[in-house]
Amino acid sequence: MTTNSKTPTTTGEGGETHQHAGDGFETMTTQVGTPISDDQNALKISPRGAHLMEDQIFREKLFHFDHERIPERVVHARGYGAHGTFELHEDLSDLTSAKVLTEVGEKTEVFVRFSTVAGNKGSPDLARDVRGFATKFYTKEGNWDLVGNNIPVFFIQDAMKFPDLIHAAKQEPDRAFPQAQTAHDNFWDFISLMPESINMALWIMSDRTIPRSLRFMEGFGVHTFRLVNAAGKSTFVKFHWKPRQGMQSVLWDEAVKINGADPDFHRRDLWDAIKAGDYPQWDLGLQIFDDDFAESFEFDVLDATKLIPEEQVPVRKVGTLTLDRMPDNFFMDTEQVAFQTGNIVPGIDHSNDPLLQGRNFSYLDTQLKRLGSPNFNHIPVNAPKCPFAHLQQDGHMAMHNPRGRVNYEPNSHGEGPREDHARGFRSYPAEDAGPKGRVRSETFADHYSQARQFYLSQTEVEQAHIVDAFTFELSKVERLAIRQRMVGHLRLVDEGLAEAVAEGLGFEEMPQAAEPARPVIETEPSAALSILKTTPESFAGRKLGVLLTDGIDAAAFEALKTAAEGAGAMVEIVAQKVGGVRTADGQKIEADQKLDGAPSVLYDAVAILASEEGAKALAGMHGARTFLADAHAHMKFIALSDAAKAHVWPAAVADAPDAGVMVLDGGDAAERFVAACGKLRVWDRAA
Ligand code: HDE
Repeated sequence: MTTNSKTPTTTGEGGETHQHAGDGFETMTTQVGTPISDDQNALKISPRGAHLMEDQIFREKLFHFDHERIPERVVHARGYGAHGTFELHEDLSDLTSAKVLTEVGEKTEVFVRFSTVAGNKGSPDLARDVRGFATKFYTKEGNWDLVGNNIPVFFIQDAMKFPDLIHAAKQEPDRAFPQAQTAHDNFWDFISLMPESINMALWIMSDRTIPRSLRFMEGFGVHTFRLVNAAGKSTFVKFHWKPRQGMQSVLWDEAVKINGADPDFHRRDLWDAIKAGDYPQWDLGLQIFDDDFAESFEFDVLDATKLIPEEQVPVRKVGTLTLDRMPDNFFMDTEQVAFQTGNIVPGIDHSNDPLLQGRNFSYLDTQLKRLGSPNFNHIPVNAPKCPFAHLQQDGHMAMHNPRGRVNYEPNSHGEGPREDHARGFRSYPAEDAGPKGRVRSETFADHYSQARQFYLSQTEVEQAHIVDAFTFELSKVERLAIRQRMVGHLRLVDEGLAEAVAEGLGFEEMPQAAEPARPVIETEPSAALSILKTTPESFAGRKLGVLLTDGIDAAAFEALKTAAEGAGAMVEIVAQKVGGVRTADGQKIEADQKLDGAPSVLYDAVAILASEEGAKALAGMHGARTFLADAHAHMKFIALSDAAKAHVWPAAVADAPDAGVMVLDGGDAAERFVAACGKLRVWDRAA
């Protein structure tokens, strides 16, 4: 093969050039194992001549590259996954025969993929959107996929409307925008014409749709499922994931800025936490109820636009999910994982929820389109980890065809797998009666009562965020009639909410209230529906951003770092240059981030440690002033050195410092600051 003197060289981290297999690297080969001597130049007829067709190495490389992309998911295209385990703490054999829920202490391997719904694969992480929370349990009796969301209810009641919902939510078809946003006419047009979606509309306009981290959100199976025990008795169940880290969201203004500063904010957060050994955990919670409860409950348990308040059926925590390993390769696992609601194991069964029934078709179908072969379960992330044996064969990319002579059953060769009456999956023999038809049950008709309950269960701060979110989104809607129709629905949820949104939209008259199919009923508020009523007081797993200048007191910085890390938080150092700063006594502290690449929206709390000189310089820098001003406006806890308080504060913030702004003046100031950070936000500042 020809080379010339201009052959590019490769440079390794240590500045090495021309690294070759002989230098301790394995030999690069083609796909079929042919060793490659030159990966820099295609084969040419002469040094300045045309490429030669015979260059199979070039052809293979380009051919494969040209085919690297597969279709992205039609929804939930942007996602991020991790491996882990599920450990059961309670034997549930009175309720189910599923081994994953009866063998206490057993660690079942899992793969979890989190996602946003509406945006395409490259959309930003902090889009206001529902988050997918899909878990594949590799149980001893096959894969069980719990394909849930971070919100316990859904927009629609019948799967027939799913394509309409998603068409309306995604970018409009003529202009192909807006991307990853519901703030546009088509979405609110659809919602305002589908009263069944109003409960979910309240949830998506709440802070649940702008989570601070994938680690700080709940998960829900949404539908009612069945558990079936060994004696064949069925009990209804709703599945929940409760984050041990607690729940937390960002403010809308932060979300918008995070999307600019770090569109991969959620991915990076999960990666960093798991790589640092700070493994996120969720408890699996079950709401268990019987037919009597289902009949007496105000709403239909088969209606996925409704939840069952935890105050009515408590959530029983039975096991813990721990995510402790990132995939070696994103595409291999996270992109190729194929969840299916149809993947259930003996002891777990579906209910007649019409949304779930429709999903059971769609997930199987969509994997074929995306992964290109009915053999997608041969991909390692999708394959069961228990023994399996079936007679399905051939098709594209078949990896496990039946062995031996026999590929049919019954056969008299004495070979091949057979059905197992004792262990095999059996559907619960539920009895059903009634006329066939394209109908919606009357018991699904109350569309406002739970939306009202959700709104009235929030704190004032959370209610104000819902008002702001509706006002923002509807302000992006061009057609007045749609804005009015939405406010007409909100009047049935809460007049105060409707008035505040109408005021925000500049309406001079209140639109007419919508006509409910059923009168709105008053239900007890449920604290579990609020994030702020259930937030744990802890700074663990959160991130402190510390802006430093040259000439600072090394001991003050050390005290702050030790206190924050002692509380289980991560500390990131920000400076004017990524090379870092020198302390007053000449020590070098390297920075993780350059100031203009690390606005304070990336942190849960911030500190500015600056020398007299340094503080004066920061006061003149736009980036430093917005770092502080935004932290203040976003109600974060702030620690300052004396000089930072004297010079940066007045340059950045008009208000006087409040109790959430603390001066690091020695003693136990650093510990007191970090303890205060456990409250996560200074909500009083909002008032
Ligand atoms: Fe999905 N949904 N969905 N969905 N969904 C998909 O399957 C669908 C629904 C959810 O990380 C698709 O593999 C229909 C509810 C998650 O790979 C598709 C209906 C809930 C994920 C599909 C729903 C979900 C999906 C697209 C209404 C919460 C991402 C790619 C009947 C309980 C899984 C794919 C992952 C993905 C269909 C409603 C959660 C097209 C028809 C309700 C977390 O099959």
